[in-house]
Amino acid sequence: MKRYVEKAKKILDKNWNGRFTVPSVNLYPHQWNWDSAFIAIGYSRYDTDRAVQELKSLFDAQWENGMLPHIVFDRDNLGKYFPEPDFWKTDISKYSPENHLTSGITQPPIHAYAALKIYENSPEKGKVKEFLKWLFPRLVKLHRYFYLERNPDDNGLIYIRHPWESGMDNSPMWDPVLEKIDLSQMMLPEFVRKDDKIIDPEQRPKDEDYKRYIYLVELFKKNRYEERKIFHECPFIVVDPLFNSVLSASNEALIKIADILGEDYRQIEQWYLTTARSMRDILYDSSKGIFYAYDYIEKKQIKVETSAGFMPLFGGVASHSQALKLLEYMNSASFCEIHEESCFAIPNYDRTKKDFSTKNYWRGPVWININWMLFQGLRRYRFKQKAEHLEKTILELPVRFGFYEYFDSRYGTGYGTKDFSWTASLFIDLYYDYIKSESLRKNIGIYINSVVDDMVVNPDRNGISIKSPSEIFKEFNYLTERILKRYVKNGSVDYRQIRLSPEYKLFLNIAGKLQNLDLSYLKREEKKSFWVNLYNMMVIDFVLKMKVRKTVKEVEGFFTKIKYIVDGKKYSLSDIESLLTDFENKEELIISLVRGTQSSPPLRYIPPDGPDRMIKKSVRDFIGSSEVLIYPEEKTVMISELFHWYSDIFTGEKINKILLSYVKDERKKRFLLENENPEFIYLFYDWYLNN
Ligand code: 9WN
Repeated sequence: MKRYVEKAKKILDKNWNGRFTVPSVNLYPHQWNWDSAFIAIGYSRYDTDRAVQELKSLFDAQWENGMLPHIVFDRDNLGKYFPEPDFWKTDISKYSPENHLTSGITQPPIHAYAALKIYENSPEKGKVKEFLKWLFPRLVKLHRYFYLERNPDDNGLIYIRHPWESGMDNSPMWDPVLEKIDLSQMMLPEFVRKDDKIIDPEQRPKDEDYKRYIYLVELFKKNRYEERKIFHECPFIVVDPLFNSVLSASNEALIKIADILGEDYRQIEQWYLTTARSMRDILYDSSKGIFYAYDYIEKKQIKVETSAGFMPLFGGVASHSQALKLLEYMNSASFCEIHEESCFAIPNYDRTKKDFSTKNYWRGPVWININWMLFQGLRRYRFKQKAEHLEKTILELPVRFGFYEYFDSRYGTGYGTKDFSWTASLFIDLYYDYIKSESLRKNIGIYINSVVDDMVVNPDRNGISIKSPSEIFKEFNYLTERILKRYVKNGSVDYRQIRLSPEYKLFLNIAGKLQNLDLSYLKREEKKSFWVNLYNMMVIDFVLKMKVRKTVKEVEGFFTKIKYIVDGKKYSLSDIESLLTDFENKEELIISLVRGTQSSPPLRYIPPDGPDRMIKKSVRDFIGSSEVLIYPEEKTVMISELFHWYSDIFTGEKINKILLSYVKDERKKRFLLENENPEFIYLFYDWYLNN
């Protein structure tokens, strides 16, 4: 990984021109608005000065009315891109800056969010604070521009007036609106595209798209870039869920920045609340479980499903129930299920649609910035499993296929331009994030509580049981299933709710009855489910009884000294682990146990009639998570430390065999087949509580 981080930094060095970083030297040789913010986030991890400079040079070209242009042109590099200043002619606007050449539109305003990240990640807080003092009024001016000039109904829904403003230029979301622009009626100026000479046209927008893009720019020029005039004439006035979510994330960050600087933020709070409320009310579709764009002229939602519709997770805009629906739709065949074959991360467009494309620009491929934002959103809503899966893919794609602009959503092949800046910078960001959590993981072994040997915690309060074994077993299963179904969501355990629940009280009672459960009564499959369920429930019970706060490691002897009496014998968690090794599929059983940690697979009920299906599901989740990373191109397999603890069970060949039966990616499979005993690198186990 470290080698790739070095590679990523070299790419940024190559794309850095002393004042700012271009997205790509050949295809995009100027400064781009939201690219620079993503790039600054990467820099913030290791070079504060560059991060600061990146945003400074962009905001130096801010327009008088507050608009931040989507391109700031490099005078020394003109002639390589289309359209350039000769075409935009922004000097006809009374607001364009005098000393800078810029375009006349904007892009998603992720800058306040990036500025806060610079502050948070940098060790030089004083220096960054000085910079924030400079930037804060400029950020406020930018947001105020949106709320004054692009907010016609005063409900906080900010419109965009050009597909380039969305950052997702030829997204299918814009088709229904753009189709209304009848090209046969247009008198367009002659123009020559440059992009399709550099990149395979199959991967770029069509000429018809470009004609419409140019038509809109002509309309802006005709109106001298006056917002009100453009608004009345422009056929493309849409509310984009991505743009508004990014603005919301930035409003939130701006409040925090104001707080750091001791500035007033009541106005910003108002902006945040109105946008969020209107998005929930007007853009959300509950039947589909997604946010749609909104055609302001037609006054209706644009019913096209793209990754932009999940972005309210990033902005923290979605209500809890909306967020659950978003996750459900996002994690379906439409946008790649977690362990689906031939599927990488979240593609930009619903894969089940007829016009879905794996390689055309914003019409289906995977983009790193989008997935990075969705990862942040999923993490924010604590959808741990999906978040981790995305994180893993974002780290995996550039390593396996190169630092490309976008990636084939089926095979991972890189498309567009190579050595693309935001792919590099966001890779760096995730890497540092991972390292940080890894060092937290390493330092987590402090015991707060110690326990006496043989501490039995399932007393049988009513003395000898009058219940039959079948009744005890049934009741134990019933309560286990109920507790896990009710209080575990997406792998996160709500320990507090469990403690307060009536089910837990009943469970404690039945746990006492286990003291007299005649185990010989259970069939082999039933025993298997019983021990795994019991293990998982004992962990929950111990966490609650021992008042664990952050990690089970706070309790010395958590796995060895605290016990349940079952059928007259005392069992600790490790005792149960050892007896599971008697079962034929012991490897799977050991992997599927939920140790109350972040590194465990999601907690689920194991039914007594055919337990293996659920056990396999847990193993699949574990192997699909960031606990197992396979890079065939690098001949590297990184696996959880868990395999190391049980090295007598998990020999190299055994691990290989298990991985082979669960991994679906063909290249990974081939690699495992050809390398029966590869060298494993062990990943740190994340001991933080799975709450
Ligand atoms: C037009 C620079 C930009 C990104 C956009 C992406 C693409 C430009 C283009 O490249 O757009 O702005 O020429 O295609 O769509 O998101 O900011 O990387």
